[in-house]
Amino acid sequence: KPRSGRYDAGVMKYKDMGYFDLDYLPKDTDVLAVFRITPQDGVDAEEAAAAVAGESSTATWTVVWTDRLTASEKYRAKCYRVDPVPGADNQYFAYIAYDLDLFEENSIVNLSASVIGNVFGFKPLKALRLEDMRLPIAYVKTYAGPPTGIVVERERLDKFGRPLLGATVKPKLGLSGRNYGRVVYEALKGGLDFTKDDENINSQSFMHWRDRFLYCMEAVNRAQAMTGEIKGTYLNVSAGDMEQIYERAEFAKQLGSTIIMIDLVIGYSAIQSISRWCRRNDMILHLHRAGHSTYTRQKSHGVSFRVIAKWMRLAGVDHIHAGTVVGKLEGDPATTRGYYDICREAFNPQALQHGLFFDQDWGGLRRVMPVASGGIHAGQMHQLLHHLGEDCVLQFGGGTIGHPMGIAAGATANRVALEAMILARNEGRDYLAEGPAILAAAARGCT
Ligand code: CAP
Ligand code: MG
Repeated sequence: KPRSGRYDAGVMKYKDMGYFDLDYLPKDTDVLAVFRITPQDGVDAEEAAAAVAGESSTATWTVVWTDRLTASEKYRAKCYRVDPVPGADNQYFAYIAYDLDLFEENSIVNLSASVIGNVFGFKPLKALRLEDMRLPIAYVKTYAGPPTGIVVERERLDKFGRPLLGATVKPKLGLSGRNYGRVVYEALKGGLDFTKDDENINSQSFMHWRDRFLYCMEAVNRAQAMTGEIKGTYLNVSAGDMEQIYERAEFAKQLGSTIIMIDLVIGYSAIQSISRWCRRNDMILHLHRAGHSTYTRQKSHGVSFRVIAKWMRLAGVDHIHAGTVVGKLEGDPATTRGYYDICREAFNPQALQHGLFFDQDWGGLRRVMPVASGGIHAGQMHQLLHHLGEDCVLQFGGGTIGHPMGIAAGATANRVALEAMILARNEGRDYLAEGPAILAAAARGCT
């Protein structure tokens, strides 16, 4: 006779089904998750938390006979802590521990299908947000991580001691391959390190991908010859199927590109596959987080970007868009700094705060270069350096190509502004307070 497990008609029993235990002490090997839970009116918060633990591990809506054929106690996730969210009405942080054996190694697909696969449309919850995860070292070690990493990228480019500079070619759509290549050449010649395809540039009728790759690499080679510096352009290899992604990546390699780009929307398996290819081919992998705000932006529902950043470091990207603090896109300094910490540190202590809920040991996985992009320009250089530090890429699309004196001048303005700020910092000056004056002096020097 089945035990009572039904929760329809408002009678929920997940708490009685073994998914809730405030005395449970998480093991070092457990995968931990913290969810922000907003229960429906009249639903007990602890029951709602137990339901999330249940449905994201072994449970369905009732007890099933076949539970008795598994080591069910071990496989049940356990909600071990529920805290009211400070300052929020009817919201709770629910901490859940999952046994390591619930997850296949080296598979973001499996991890995400478990933890966010089935719970977000759950009736007893008004809203649900996955805030953060702690990935045990035993699990981290099953991933290869970034193929290149910050240190090796800098060595390959021979560029140290300052953020790297890039620009997204604009307009986003419509340029022919030849005109697109001209933008790349002007921007690189003017002083940028990188240019970048936009998230929605793939292979449209106005510019097929091979045209773009050919003209872009011609521009890179000419700019390198002219400046004596190593330059790159992120060739977006995102495509409708994996075969085409590989074909485009191979062509980028043949043409001598140091870097390729993918969009987050190609999916986790595709990201892990192309990361493996990059590792074999000494290629830097740039990830544009296209689409992320559809689920990261709302504070009470969805998945925090800190979780996506952690998954992407495991999956193995070298660059990841991680916010700007200033600029056209939303992002507060403390939370954004948390994303940068996830990318750049060998160990993330929770004590650092910046929105992190757990200590995270990265077990030697290489570090990811965070990318700041979205409505930023040279006039914010002091703030960007202050908030984001040195190991990042600062990317100015409109902020290069929109310069009144032309694209190369826009690139030079960015490079001069950055070098002036680095110089001021290295001289021990208060570059944040003096920023506008330093920029004005640098601009006078330029003209
Ligand atoms: C920037 C950009 C990028 C966003 C990505 C754009 O252009 O090309 O896609 O910055 O955002 O289309 O807006 P501008 P995020 O430099 O001209 O603003 O880094 O947040 O993923
Ligand atoms: Mg874009």
